[in-house]
Amino acid sequence: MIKDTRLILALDVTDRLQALKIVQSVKGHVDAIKIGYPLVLATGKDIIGEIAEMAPVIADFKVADIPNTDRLICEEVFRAGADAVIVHAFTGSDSLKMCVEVAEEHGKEIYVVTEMSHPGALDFMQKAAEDMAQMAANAKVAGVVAPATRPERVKMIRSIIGDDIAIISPGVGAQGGSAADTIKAGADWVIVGRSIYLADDPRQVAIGIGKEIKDA
Ligand code: 3DU
Repeated sequence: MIKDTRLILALDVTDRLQALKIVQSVKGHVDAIKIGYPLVLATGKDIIGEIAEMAPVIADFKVADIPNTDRLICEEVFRAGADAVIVHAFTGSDSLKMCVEVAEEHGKEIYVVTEMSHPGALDFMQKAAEDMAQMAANAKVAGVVAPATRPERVKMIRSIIGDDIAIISPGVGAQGGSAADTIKAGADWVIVGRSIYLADDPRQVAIGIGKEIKDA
């Protein structure tokens, strides 16, 4: 992914035309579009390729299965046109290794969830987050997903993975996180969904967050 605006739009709308219209309007003001189950289940997997013609696509399917099933899923998603797939780490190193292998075969990227941004992540995930970050670093993934709602955890995860692996960070805006604080804590990109796609003018909001990131 080319690092320019350092902003990724999470496009969790469920209408195809609305999705395409928003991508068209924010194009150039975000570095990638993250799409996942809401949009793909509502409109079909061809939406991946349609959006990929306009901007890099990160497919947030939080893949979490045995290695063989992970392989089948990642192959379909890359074939559909995605540039990157987000996978879970808790399934362990063999599952992750398989995803990385498929990504390498396709010249694409894997991002791995460490600790999620919502309060429930403290129930189980946070306890394993540092080990999962280390496993992701060992597997030489393109990046990890870390919570913008807890900048101190972004910092901690950065200290584990070093500087060669990217951090993409959701939780800015609707979930209460700050773009500037997240970037200062060591994230390479922030991921913003509702604050942009629910706005009257998504483009202006994206430009505003881009400015905040630059100033940080
Ligand atoms: O809260 P927002 O509307 O800005 O959207 C955040 C997006 O990032 C959304 O697609 C959600 O599924 C995803 N995400 C998290 O919010 C938190 C995580 O730890 C991982 C993914």
